[in-house]
Amino acid sequence: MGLLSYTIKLAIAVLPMVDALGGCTSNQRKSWSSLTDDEKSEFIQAELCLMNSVPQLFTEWAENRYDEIIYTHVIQASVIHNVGAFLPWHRLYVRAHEILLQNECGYSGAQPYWDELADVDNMTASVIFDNEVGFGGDSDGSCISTGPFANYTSHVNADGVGMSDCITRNFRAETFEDGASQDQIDTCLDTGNYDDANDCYSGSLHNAGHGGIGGKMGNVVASPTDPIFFLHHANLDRLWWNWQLEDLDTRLTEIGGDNYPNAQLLQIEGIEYPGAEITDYFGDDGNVTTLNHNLWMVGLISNYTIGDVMDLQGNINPNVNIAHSETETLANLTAAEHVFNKDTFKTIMAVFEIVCTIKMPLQMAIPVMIAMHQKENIRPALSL
Ligand SMILES: [Cu+2]
Repeated sequence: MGLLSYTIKLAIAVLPMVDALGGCTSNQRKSWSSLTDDEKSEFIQAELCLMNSVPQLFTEWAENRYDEIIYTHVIQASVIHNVGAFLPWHRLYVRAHEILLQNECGYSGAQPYWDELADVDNMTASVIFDNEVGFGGDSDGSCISTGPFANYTSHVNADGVGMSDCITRNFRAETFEDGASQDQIDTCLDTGNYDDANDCYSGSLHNAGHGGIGGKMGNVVASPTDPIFFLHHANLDRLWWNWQLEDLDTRLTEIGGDNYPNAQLLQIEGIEYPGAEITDYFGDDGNVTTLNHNLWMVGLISNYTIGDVMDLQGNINPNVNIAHSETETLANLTAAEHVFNKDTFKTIMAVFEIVCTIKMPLQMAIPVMIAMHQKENIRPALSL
């Protein structure tokens, strides 16, 4: 066989592999602790690249690409938590972040996840907080002063308005130890339907990373300001995927739950139940979350339906040419913004504060919030 012929045959054999991996990009997610120092550095450099890239959307206040990523979460925080779409929305959001790292900043790896169980007994010693090849450490509630993101300034705060802000942390290792435990993982894995699983994963395992790190991560609205958010949610997504794998035939299409948070939450601030324009935007027929539910990415990447993202290994791989819903019309953006009231953000933050700091179950925290609100007509001070 001539050299040319051999080279062509080799190229033909290798091309599909290269294509499946997206050129030189790998979508195999690994735990942060298993990455080499070079791989960790590459991820950090790509993240810094997003933080220093010009904005591409018409969002107010965003001054760089990472601001737009934060904004995407901030602007709809009231309808992506404590709802049926919680897990799928965050799955797509993590994927969007991963795609931007790869496509816009040349990152060749996949979104790493934080294997929180491995650090459950000693959170503060986790390699994730390394100052050189990690995210830096605790800051007792002030701007972090260690690690590669110490000088990072964000421009979108939790109220959805423009304000220079920074990454803060306020470690609470005990919250992390209780929440990220094997017991909690087993409990969630044992749930028998999507509703129960969604409730379970959005509880202790979700709160462990947010409440354990505290500061920006402890703020349910602005938490993506800290890039650890994406390692935490990639882990939560992995745990949900493990649950799906227990009965994949059923769980690739099993969804449910409400589209809107507990009505009491809306009631606190006197916010009306969302109207038809919002229901139409979601694409569900009513308040029950279905596979048709549109997940809004605010233009970071295309919108997808929940049905599109149910298969972690298939549908949200950008190298697989899938049909997706094109719902990024101006009408949708305008309609959606009607319900994203900053008072709702503050209320949810306050409830989250109660859940995280004194570990009160969400079901109890909501009535407590209502009682406090009615009694004093003020919200508790936030000190995350
Ligand atoms: Cu979130």
